Amino acid sequence: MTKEDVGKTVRVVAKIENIYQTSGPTIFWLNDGASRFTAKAFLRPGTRAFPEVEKNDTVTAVLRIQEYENNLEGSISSMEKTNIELFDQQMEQQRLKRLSVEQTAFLAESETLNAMRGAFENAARLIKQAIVDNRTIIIRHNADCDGYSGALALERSIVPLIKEQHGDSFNEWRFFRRLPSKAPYYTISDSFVDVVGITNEMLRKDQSPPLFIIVDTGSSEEDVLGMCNLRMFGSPIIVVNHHGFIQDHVTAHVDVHINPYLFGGDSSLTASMLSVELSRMVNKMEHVYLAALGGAGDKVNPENKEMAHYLQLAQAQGYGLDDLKKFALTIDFAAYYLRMMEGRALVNELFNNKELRSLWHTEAEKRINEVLHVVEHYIKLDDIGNKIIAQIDLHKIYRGEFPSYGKITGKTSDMLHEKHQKPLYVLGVADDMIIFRISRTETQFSLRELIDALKKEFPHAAISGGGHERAGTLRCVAAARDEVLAFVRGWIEKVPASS
Ligand SMILES: [Mn+2]
Repeated sequence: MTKEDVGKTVRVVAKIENIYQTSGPTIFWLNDGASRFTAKAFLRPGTRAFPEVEKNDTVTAVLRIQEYENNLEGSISSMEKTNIELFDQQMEQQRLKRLSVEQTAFLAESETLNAMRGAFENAARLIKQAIVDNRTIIIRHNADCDGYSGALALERSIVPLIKEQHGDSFNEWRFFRRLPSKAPYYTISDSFVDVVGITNEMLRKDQSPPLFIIVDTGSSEEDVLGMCNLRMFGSPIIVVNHHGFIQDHVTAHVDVHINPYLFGGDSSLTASMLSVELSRMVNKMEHVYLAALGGAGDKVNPENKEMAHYLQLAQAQGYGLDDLKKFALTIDFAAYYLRMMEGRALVNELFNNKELRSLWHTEAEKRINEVLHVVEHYIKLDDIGNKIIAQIDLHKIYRGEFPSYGKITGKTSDMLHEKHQKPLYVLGVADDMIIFRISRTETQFSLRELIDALKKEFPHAAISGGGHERAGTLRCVAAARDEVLAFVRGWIEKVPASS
């Protein structure tokens, strides 16, 4: 039932879940297998209508749909008891319908997406099953533009189905949560927050453990323990990610692992694109511009085949590439201050309220211009012939506000690319980490290979890290930072020129 149905007369087969006599009409709580709703019948004030119908009976009723205090309800014109088989048949049909995956073509033409169809369908089925089973769905996503865009697409397909399942707007808060993660992987800290929630909920006997959807993170070895924690308490897990890995440690621990690297693709199919495609299989999700928004946030080449498709779709919804880039910066600004908060209503404002976006975008730009002035003064540039290494000491210029370390490094890289024609290796250096932003054209450089070499060379340095091939973060103990940095610079000098 939707608002468009107001005024219509419908015939339903339903189960009576409860009956409530007011001082006016009698109120029946009906469940037709698709949703729960209330219907009123009125004889005389305070007099029980249809006294032969009792709780748990199945009935055939004719209702006129009306709106009452913003909710839809029925006004009963006739109602009689019917046999339970008819209701059971209907329940089964409804259940199968709600579990069926939307048969829809991918928005973008892509061999990689085509190869991934089975994984997408499995994920969509798991999500639909969770909704039908009243299982809570928790999205954990990277707190950047791509992560937010992907998670929002999924939220916008899932939440309406949860509302439909329960026939009210209260349960969308109980059965769905979207939580940003600060680290670029599913950390043990995040997983502790989640398993505290799961074990508390387990005290309620009717509650199944939640389904987790991990978006724009979740494909590296560092994610595994957190996931094992979830699995220990029976949670199913879906990963929707586009970060590369040397070895796949994750697939064995999750129900569905959607990652283009497993299907011959690469990171140009961003988490937002994958999530938009998945959302459309779960429910009709119309905000398809979110696909290109994540792509713009992750700086995917606009000429890339899939990205070009998504950009066209975004354009049709009123967002050109420049609008998307501004939007992306605004999300980064908001994400910085939202930290781990869901802020569902505020995030909706961010996506729907142009004025608010403009306020935050202006501030974000101002802060970035300020920090770039500082960077210009203190940056160390080394021209080593066929490339430039640029080093910023982040801990000396960061002021505990937006922009973050990662954003400072990224924006520095953008600024330097406008001034220099040579390939650039921008290193944002802090006490215990190095952030990399390297020219897209430097295809001979692989951050993962560098991290592997560092692990062998400095077994005492607790090396970890990840991200993309040419944009990512390397961590080590602070004591080892100087020797690690020297090795990194030596490694970069030896990278052969890309053709
Ligand atoms: Mn991403």
